[in-house]
Amino acid sequence: MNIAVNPELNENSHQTIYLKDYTPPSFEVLSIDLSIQVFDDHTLVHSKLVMQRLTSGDLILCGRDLELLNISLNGNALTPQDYEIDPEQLIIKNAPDQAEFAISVKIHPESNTQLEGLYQAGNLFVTQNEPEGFRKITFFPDRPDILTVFTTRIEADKKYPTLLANGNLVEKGELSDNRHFAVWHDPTKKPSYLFAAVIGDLAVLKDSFTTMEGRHVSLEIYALAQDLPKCHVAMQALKDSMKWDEDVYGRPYDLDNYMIVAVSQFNMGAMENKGLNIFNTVCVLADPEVTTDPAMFYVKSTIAHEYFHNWTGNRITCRDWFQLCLKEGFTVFRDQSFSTTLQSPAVQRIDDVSSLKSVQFAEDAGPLSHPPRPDHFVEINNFYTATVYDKGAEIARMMANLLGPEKFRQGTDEYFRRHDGQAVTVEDLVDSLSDGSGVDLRNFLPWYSQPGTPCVKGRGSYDADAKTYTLTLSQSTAKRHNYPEPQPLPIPVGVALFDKETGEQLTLNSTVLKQSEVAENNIKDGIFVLDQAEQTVVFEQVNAEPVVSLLRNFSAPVLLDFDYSDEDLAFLLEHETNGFNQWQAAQMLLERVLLQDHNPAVYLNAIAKALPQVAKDDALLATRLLDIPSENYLASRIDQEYDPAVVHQKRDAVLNALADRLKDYWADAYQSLPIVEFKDNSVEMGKRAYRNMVLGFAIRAGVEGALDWASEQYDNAVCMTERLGALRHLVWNKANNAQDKLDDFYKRFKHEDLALDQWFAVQAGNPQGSVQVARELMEHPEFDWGTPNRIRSVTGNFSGNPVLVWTTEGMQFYTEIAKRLDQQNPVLGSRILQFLSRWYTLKEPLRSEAKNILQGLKGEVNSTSVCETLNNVLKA
Ligand code: 0A1
Ligand code: ZN
Repeated sequence: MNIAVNPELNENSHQTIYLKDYTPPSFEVLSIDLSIQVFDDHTLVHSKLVMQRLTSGDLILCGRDLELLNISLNGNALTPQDYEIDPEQLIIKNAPDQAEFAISVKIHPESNTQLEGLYQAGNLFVTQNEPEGFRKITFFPDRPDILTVFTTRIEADKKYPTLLANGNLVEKGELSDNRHFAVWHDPTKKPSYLFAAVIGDLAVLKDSFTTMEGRHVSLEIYALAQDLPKCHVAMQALKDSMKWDEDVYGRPYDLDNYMIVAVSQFNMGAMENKGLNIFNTVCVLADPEVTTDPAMFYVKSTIAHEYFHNWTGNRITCRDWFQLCLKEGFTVFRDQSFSTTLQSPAVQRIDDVSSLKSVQFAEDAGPLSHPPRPDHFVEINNFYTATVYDKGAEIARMMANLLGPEKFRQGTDEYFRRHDGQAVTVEDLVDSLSDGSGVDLRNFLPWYSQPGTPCVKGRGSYDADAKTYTLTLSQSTAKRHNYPEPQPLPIPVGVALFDKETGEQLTLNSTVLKQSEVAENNIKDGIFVLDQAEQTVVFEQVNAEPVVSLLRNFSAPVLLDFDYSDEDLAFLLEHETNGFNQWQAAQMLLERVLLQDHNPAVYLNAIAKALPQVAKDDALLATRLLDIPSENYLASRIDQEYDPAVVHQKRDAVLNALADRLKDYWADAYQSLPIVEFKDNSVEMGKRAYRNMVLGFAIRAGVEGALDWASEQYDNAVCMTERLGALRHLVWNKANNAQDKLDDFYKRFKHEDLALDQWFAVQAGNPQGSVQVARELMEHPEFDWGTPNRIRSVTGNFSGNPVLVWTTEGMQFYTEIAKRLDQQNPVLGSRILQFLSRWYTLKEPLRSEAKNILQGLKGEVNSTSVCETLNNVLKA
């Protein structure tokens, strides 16, 4: 063994990898024949790899946690003198140009708790290979720019009747010892991270889809028999997604079958393996009795996301993992666009922006800030982040909006034409969009490599004599340690003017707006591209004093600091023509109240005026208008002396004032929304969401009998949205019967894992709860350290209460979990540790205490994932 001392090793001996060091592989893989033999206490993997030299250099096969049984090259058995091996790779120097390997290894999926590679989850064996799991199955050049043809033979005991792999089933048969096998061949070349295999005893829901080319595709969703009735929503969403990608992007499906498998132990939401998606049960199973409306919506959008990856991810993949946002950003943009067909575009945009601001902006404001395309990492698993996914989606959206639908389609057509079957970079995408549309978008590339959220500042002034309105905008981005001085980015700013007297939207007369295609087509809704440090736009023929509406539809992922008066924002809340912009005005007003101590009266008057009408027209939008920025979002805007108790108390005061202000309205509104038969559409979903929200305000306002309404709603609920909504209000308001209802819920849903997750979540997320409650939940017999969903239901919901998190006990709670998961499931452990990333903003003495607690974790963890996060968090 020969491990050179690497100067880039960090204090935990983990290596940092840089984008600038990318080198193309020296060998390609022409094909792989894989044989996986599953036994109770081990699994044997035999592979035949046909490799061919591309350039000079060593032949490198990645491999981790593998027991090498034998290896031969071109028919000759190799001995340890013939290769170098370390815990991460096997290297052959001076390999022949044509190299055919036969390799056998032994692995242990039955004890693989990390949920990467091949692992056993209950009675099921599944794979998770993105990003670097395949190297835990066999030796292979496990990098996304190596694409090859896979033939897979799976063999197992007949107690596992389901044997699946990517592609087409070409053979199956019986063997001795009660064993059987299946052989699958995938005709499309793919990188190893898209390889999948499933071995288990599953039921299947079947359907079919005929593509725009007239090809028949068989669709199959595999799940435990008892869960099969919960697969219909996903099946319909799959067919809708297939149709949508044909209609909007002209992209048909390519294989003869598309399979989805549900697994309850999974680190993320789902995985787009070619033709064989593997899904966390929470992203595929849906039934109104056990699934809330938002969870059901999430199923549909995740099905769409994974399906859309077939073109943006699988047929065109990433050259290296730094390019992750090439596939993820674009695919999130595509799934968000699809979801807009399922509910009102305003609500969809609100939900996407709300999550962007509370998660991605917060990430970008702290020590884990990184560009959508990072330039270095220690552990790539740490980069499946809101920045890569959601900011990546915003970049795709900005370019799509600037082009408009037709030109954007020309651009994407060109991308698919040029790069189908290839592993490419972000530059390749932007080049294709530019060349295909004829509009040069290359000035957007710095968005991919610059970290931090730009802040757009502005002021406006009206000249009544000249009838001009002058808008001055500037941009700035905070400099981040280890990154160059931030440069101005092209920031599309959606603009509209409203007559201050009449509230009417004005026609825009300004040559500067002509920069935008959209502006040419619709002169009331303009887009101005701010691409310098400061710019001025003059609007002419403005006959009356206007109120300007900026960043409409959230035209760019930036913070906006405009010199609005509170009254201007109240005006926009009332007069804006689109629900998103109304919501945005309400949020800006609320941030002033909550972060700058503005008087809440203006907000309260405006919302009281707008709400009843919006609720009549679009109940779902009404629930969003009532959003009060979360404590964690507010905390992300406070960079020092953060006092969680103060933020909590201010937010609570606004909620109380809102509840009081509309006390009579809540009572009437609740009564006017009786429980009716369940229907899965956005109107009914809106009514259910609004009823729950109104009930919460009624209870808060002390409306007589409101807690009884909650009990009745719990008892009479026809769906989970109603039952869980009522339960949450009862528990969080310490109703006398809260424990009875919790016990009832437990009894009803003891055997429904996903519903039981909600039972944990309600208690862990209780603002009246405590660290003790969260700890006790983790001692409960139904708590399971092997099931990430269950762990997240406690840790994720508990994190919604920063007052509890930022206590000695709360911080220790999280560091203990990170320590426990460090070896068992480091990917998850690292994510959980991220809840503490903004420790350095706390006021003293909490800040020092947080630092001590985090430093205390240092010697206690070893995994690359947890160590990288901990080191970065401590660098703050
Ligand atoms: N590519 C998947 C996300 C994913 C990433 C890593 C995983 O395991 C560690 C699993 C899934 C997606 O974007 O859907
Ligand atoms: Zn994805």
